[in-house]
Amino acid sequence: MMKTLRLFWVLFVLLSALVITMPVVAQTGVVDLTGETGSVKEVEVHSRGMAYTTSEIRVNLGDTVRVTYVNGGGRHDWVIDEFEGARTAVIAGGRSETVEFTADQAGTFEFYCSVPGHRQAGMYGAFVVLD
Ligand SMILES: [Cu+2]
Repeated sequence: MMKTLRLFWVLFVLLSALVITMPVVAQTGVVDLTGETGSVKEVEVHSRGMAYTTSEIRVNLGDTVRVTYVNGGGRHDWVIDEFEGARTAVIAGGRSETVEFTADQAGTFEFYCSVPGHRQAGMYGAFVVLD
């Protein structure tokens, strides 16, 4: 009995260490993709409560942008009005959806949640396209 408990304890400690050392998947704060050379600029945007953990995304004019929105809880979406295809469905917590679009105009735009009241509550961020 004690041996089994000790084994569980050792496994627990090992698994905890593994989780702690795993790389952070969510890209938080300002995500600057302008220096990346790949043909598709990828970003994973998470939300926690009524806020996205990414505050700003920067890309270059003409970039193909692939955004995966990971919903941390509640019913939300991820939308930019000015770009064709930059809109996920409203998804439930724990779900994710990927959209791809072309950043075909320069400027500063806003990504936001289109569920009524959420944008006003702070669920938005900046999408910057540099020329
Ligand atoms: Cu929302």
